[in-house]
Amino acid sequence: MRASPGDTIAAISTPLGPGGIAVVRLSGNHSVEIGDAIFRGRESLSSSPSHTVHHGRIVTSDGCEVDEVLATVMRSPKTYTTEDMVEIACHGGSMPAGRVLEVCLSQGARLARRGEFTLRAFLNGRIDLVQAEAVADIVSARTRKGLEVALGQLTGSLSGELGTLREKLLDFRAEVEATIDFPREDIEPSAVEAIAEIGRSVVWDVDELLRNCDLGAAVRDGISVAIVGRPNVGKSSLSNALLKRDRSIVTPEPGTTRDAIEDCLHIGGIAVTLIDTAGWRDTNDVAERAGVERAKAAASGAALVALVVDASEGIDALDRAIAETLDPERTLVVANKIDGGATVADEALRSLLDRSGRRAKSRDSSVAGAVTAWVSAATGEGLDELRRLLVTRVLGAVHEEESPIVSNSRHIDALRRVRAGVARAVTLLVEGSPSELAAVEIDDAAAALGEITGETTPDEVLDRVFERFCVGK
Ligand SMILES: Nc1nc2c(ncn2[C@@H]2O[C@H](COP(=O)(O)OP(=O)(O)O)[C@@H](O)[C@H]2O)c(=O)[nH]1
Ligand SMILES: [Mg+2]
Repeated sequence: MRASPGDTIAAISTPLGPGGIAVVRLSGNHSVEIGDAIFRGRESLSSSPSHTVHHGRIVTSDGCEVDEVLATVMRSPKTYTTEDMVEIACHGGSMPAGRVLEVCLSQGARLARRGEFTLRAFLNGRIDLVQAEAVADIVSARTRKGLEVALGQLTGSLSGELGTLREKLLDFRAEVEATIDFPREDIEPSAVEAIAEIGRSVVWDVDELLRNCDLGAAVRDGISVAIVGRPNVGKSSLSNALLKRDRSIVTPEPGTTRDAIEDCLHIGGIAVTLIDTAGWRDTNDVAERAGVERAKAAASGAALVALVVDASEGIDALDRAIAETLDPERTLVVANKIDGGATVADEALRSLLDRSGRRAKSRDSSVAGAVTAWVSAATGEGLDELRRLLVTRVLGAVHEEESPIVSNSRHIDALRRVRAGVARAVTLLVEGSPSELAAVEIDDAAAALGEITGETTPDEVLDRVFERFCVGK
């Protein structure tokens, strides 16, 4: 996957199909030369200043006109790849762009592989691997929050944090190294303790980064919320009201919903998949029984369960029996139908989450009462608050995070290895094992840290990272 410096690559960087414009990109030492061979404008690209745009035509080697275009010439090093680049904006549509690309290839450019422009930016040292991956995340972002996090990573917020961590790890390594030549009994216990303390502080920093990884995963992949409860409490009505469309069938008959019905909405920039489910009850109807099984599976697989009860009827034995099977840490109790006049007290709702006298706590004390909500699917009352709670109950209050969010599973895996290595080194040190052993652990941890930013990333990992990209990025 390594690029040889001499070869100049070309690709269509815009989606194929009809569109306003399409862009064909060239990068490499021969970009401007190839550009000159195929572009006819008022002046040649090679005689034009860097970062200028030129109107003209693309022609084949035998002078046949291909398209009318705008060509941008950008000289090394201030370009996306840091190499000389030419970008040709032609008419949209796969035909003009395909023909322009063909002409580039006929003049000696090679077709770029997936992500090869970004790979070159990485190999040429303009961005690190975290930033390269952020580019792919920006392109594939499905939510506003996902885009924000990826943009933060592109500007280097996570890279900066990892750099600080690396410095600390190297300090730790140097201190351990310094003790290698001394017999262990010659080293003061307080000196060993001081070195171990540096290691512990690295572990603490890694934990801080990993603390946000639930949020990171939620930002990337969204969260799932299963809506469960006994028949006829208004689960489908509530699901429809939250989605603002009639996705599930609603009737006054109990047992209407027999399948798990999924749909997606965005709350505060996070993608939330709602799963409306069949009401739980004992029944002889085969389809309904299968639906109840699906409801139970949805409840156990979802990040959050919204247990719906009927405020106009109050809590009954079936509500309690269902609540009993749920994990109180992942449950939000929702009292629906508050438009009927009657209501259920907070105490009563919370009691559904009591386990052996222990109260379910809200995860974040700043979100008071975050385990219960009151709504009317019919009038819409309380729905905005419920939308907010669905997200905060899973993620805690989504503050504007100060520390960067680790959202990539490759980074999370590497950080866990960093943590494990450093923690083992600290244990070896305080146990009085030879310092060499601790040093080996720290080296492994440093290698794992280097994998994240790309300093010590094996080629097959690089291949996997850049396979996620489109051609032309
Ligand atoms: N008054 C009132 N009726 C509701 C409300 N939500 C649902 N219903 C009614 O309750 C019945 C059952 O609703 P449905 O959504 O099918 O309940 P599910 O079986 O839990 O999915 C229907 O007749 C709904 O119109 C509400 O907030 N207020
Ligand atoms: Mg239903």
